[in-house]
Amino acid sequence: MDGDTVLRVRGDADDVFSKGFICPKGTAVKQLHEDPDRLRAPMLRKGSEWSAVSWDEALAAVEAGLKPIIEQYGRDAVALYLGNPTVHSLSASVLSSVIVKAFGSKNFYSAASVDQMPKHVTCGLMFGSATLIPVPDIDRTQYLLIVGANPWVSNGSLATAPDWPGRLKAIRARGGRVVVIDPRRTKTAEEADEHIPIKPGTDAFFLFAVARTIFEEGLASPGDTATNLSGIDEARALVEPFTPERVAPVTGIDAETIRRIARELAAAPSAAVYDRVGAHQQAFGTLTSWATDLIAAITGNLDRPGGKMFPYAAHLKTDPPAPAGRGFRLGRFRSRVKDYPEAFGQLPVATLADEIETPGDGKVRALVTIAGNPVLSTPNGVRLAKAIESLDFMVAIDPFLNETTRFADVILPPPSILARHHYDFSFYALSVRNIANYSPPLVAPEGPDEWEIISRVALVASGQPVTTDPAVVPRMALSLLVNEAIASGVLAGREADDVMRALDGRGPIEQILDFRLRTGPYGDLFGQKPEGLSLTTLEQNTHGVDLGPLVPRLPNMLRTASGKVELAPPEIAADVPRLRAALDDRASNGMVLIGRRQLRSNNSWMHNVSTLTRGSNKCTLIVNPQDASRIGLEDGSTARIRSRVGEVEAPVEISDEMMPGVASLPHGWGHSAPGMRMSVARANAGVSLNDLTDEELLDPLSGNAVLNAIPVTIEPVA
Ligand SMILES: Nc1nc2c(c(=O)[nH]1)N[C@H]1C(S)=C(S)[C@@H](COP(=O)(O)OP(=O)(O)OC[C@H]3O[C@@H](n4cnc5c(=O)[nH]c(N)nc54)[C@H](O)[C@@H]3O)O[C@H]1N2
Ligand SMILES: Nc1nc2c(c(=O)[nH]1)N[C@H]1C(S)=C(S)[C@@H](COP(=O)(O)OP(=O)(O)OC[C@H]3O[C@@H](n4cnc5c(=O)[nH]c(N)nc54)[C@H](O)[C@@H]3O)O[C@H]1N2
Ligand SMILES: [Mo]
Repeated sequence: MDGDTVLRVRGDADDVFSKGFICPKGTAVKQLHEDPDRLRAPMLRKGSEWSAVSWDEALAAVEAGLKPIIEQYGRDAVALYLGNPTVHSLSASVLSSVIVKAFGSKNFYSAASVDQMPKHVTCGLMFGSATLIPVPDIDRTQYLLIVGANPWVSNGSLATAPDWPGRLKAIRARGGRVVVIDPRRTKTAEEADEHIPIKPGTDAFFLFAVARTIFEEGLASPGDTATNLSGIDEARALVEPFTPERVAPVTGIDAETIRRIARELAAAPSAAVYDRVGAHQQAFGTLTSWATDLIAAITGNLDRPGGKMFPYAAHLKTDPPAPAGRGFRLGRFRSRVKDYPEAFGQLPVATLADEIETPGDGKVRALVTIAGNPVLSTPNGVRLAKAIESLDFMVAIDPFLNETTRFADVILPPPSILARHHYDFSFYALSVRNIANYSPPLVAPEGPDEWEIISRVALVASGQPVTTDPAVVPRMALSLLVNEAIASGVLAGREADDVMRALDGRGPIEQILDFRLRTGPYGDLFGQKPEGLSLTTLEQNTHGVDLGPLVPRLPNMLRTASGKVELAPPEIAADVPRLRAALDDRASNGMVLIGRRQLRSNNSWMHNVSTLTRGSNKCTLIVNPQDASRIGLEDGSTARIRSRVGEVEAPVEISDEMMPGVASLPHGWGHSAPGMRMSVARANAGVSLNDLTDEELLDPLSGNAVLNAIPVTIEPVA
């Protein structure tokens, strides 16, 4: 830095976790910070005219817009959508649960239902908490089976690790094996020991047959964890019908390969099945997610080094002396129009348009988005855009005027990333190593901090005047935490006021972070363990604090009512007949469409960074040469792709990396909407994959959208 100017961005070679590895999007932080299209002041819309206004004026408009709707129609009339970058923001992550409470609306949606909701559901059912997510212990595993992920490019997800490519190479270098299940020969597949193409949407069949083989051949050996498992015989019965021979034609993977993978998984000194978006954004996403963790349990790899382990981040609650929980429930409420069950407190975002369009009591009339671009990121974006346009009022907390926020009446921009403090609150809980690191802001903010903006909107949504001191929101969050810690005995015998006073002198979000660090598994417990961790420790260790490799946490961390890992939850058992039925009704043999991610791109919002527009970062339809010649497509020609919900045209890229019958289009493109202000993105707009994905297709247990295996027709454009 030179004052407030960024000179250069590079990785920190002394960082305890990244050792200096940085992804191209990380170096783009300079361009993001400087981007003239990034909003610095609140924006107010009158018709199609936008004007930059003061914060007071913008907040008054938020109140004027939301208040009458809440007064007349109640809180459910205001929908809330939390997008992906909320989990990259310390303020938003720390406050998200109080924010959702403050809104008090049943219409709560997030990017989770187009991403990892199946994992939340299976972890809830099996371990008792939707956030107890085991990650592959990639630094110690000897066998990694990757299902529906391309971490060489995406750098992984639900498994935080800088330099996935280096860590994958290390598995092979130490004599381990990496196998990739993917309809496309991705970069990760190319660098693996083996790539096995699979027909899109059929991973559950494959994994069920793998689990069945492990049982049938007597290879199941849960080892030390056996006493913590419940329902192993029931689980065996659930996978029983799925013989390798029966699933082979459905998956496109021959029976002998399925058996071999099962034997390899069982024989490896340690093994992990890593399932991600390709495996979750499909009709059987929850069954797929369940099968991966069932395989971990029956091969003795659950909670074992090199298997799938539960991160123990510094800000998490310390495990109690024995498992204690009430378990996890699905469907505590249902959506109004299509009667979809809630999962993890949310409704499926695929039904948001239904809730906006359908008249009647409980209709959604206003929308607040925080860090979300659902028009590009959720199924049938064209329909959702029309629905959003019809709303009475919309507020977006977002730094860009984009495909979604152009419909807002008010846009409230958060400060630049460089003006914010950071601790990876969401991602350390998913990290392949226990790490804590904190970074203070580098530059002065252009406006209020993100916590303040979010809190102000939440206060209005909760019916309070916009002039209320926003600090009441984080203060409420903190006092809940303090009282809970005192009641649970973590801070036995302490006075809440004394604890609060000990946190004085910091901003409200840092206070919460400090409290969580001090009462977490490595914390100083406010002096009880003087060597323990606090935010001060992190401030003194600017390259981070390494808390070591993952450690076994069974059974104390379990939150199931039984205190055991539930291997055959009734909700899973009830969904298996649907998978069985699909075994018999052979899918059509037409083309299906899947998605992909690109290294120099991040979901829908980083195409405005010119330094990232080079290389393979193109919105092309990749098809296999056989399909291309059958359909009459040439490399570089234009194809029209049509699905039940819409059609788009995209340039064709012919490559045998695709398995026949499958085409791939990246998501997050389609930046040609009128009125948006992202000049670089617009110049190279591409088309949106989610103008083709179908909002009617959901995984029924989790409500996750089906974004892969979309039936399409493809034809050449003259
Ligand atoms: N077909 C298909 N669709 C997909 C996927 C797929 O694989 N295929 N992937 C899905 C997945 S995994 C995800 S996570 C979703 C993502 O879906 P979304 O979260 O809806 O979309 P993003 O593209 O991440 O957009 C993020 C928004 O946040 C804004 N933003 C960026 N930084 C900040 C910030 O610091 N604060 C605030 N307030 N706003 C910020 C950006 O301007 C942008 O408007 O997309 C999903 N959609
Ligand atoms: N560069 C970059 N990095 C990112 C992102 C980004 O947009 N760009 N997004 C971030 C986010 S929000 C997330 S959630 C993560 C996601 O990280 P990943 O899960 O690694 O995401 P993808 O790279 O989309 O990989 C999904 C893979 O699934 C395959 N696939 C599609 N359908 C099926 C199927 O039916 N079965 C199987 N077995 N495979 C299938 C696709 O071919 C693709 O290779 O990445 C994060 N990292
Ligand atoms: Mo995601």
